[in-house]
Amino acid sequence: MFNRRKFIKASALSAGLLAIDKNSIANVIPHEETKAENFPIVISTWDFGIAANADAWKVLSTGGRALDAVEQGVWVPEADENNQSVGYGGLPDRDGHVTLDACIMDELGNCGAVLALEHIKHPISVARKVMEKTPHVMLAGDGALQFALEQGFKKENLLTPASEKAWKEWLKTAKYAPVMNIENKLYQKAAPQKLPGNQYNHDTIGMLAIDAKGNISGACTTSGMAYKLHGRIGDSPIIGAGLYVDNEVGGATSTGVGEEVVRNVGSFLVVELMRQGYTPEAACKEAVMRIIKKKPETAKNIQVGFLAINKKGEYGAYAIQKGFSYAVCNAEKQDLLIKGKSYY
Ligand code: SD4
Repeated sequence: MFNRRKFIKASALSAGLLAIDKNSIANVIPHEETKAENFPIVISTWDFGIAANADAWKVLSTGGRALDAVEQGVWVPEADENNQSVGYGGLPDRDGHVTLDACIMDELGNCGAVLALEHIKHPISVARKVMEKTPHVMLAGDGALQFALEQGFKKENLLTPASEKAWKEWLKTAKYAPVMNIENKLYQKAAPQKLPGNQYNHDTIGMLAIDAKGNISGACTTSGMAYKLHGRIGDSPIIGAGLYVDNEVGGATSTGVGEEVVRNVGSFLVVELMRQGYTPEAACKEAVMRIIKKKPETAKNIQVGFLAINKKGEYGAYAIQKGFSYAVCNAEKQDLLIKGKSYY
């Protein structure tokens, strides 16, 4: 039988993070709704959230600000060339451009975003600069790149040989048919899917943290849907869709087919439902149900997942399809929770 605990240990080892205790004590547990947790705490989407949380935890555990924690946490998948759905090494659009979407939001309601940014390894940090150094919220495309270079970011080639190879393989048929939950290796193991050339890999890191002062921040970063049309923007850099934080209430983030999240302003909806008293999981579920209700035929074949945390530190998630995983880290634990329950 597949040993989940062993898998997490293995992934922590292969990530070269042995020195960080937070990575070697990960438990994998079936998702259940949670009670209030102690601050600080950080949660993030998918299996790669484990390593990202570990770096965020370095900030949170030393009294740092949630905003710094989420920025530094998501640097991990952004820099990981083996992660083909975030940052460097991300799968390109159908024309071969790696275009990155990211946004960040702090406890004061400040936010910044970059859309379809090319050649910069850490789009989240450019998003933060947009927030802190300009009167604007979003910069896109060439303008975002120009701004990044002015801010001292280095221009790099983000298309790795592995992603270029996968793209060229995809070009042979150029069929656009994303496969769900590709990042969730545990789920793949349990329900193997055929992945020709690992072509349809597409998942985002969304991270939410509460620091020792009880302040909430969030970050969301992705290379978006693989082989998208050039110029396509997903939900991930859209404040209210891919990410939303209200320090009075909580925060939410999303992953999956961004078009459906944008149509429903998903993360804002989750936070507003929590304001009305919904638990994080109930709020995520209601946001998923909106998507399903409006487009039942579409929803059957796509994945969208929401992850949320409230001011008390309660967290929860819900996704259209089962197999959505998220990582949770605080002083007591480093867990990976897997959503078994789902609408389908
Ligand atoms: C997007 N939401 O660009 C992102 C991609 C993603 O699982 O998260 N896929 O639509």
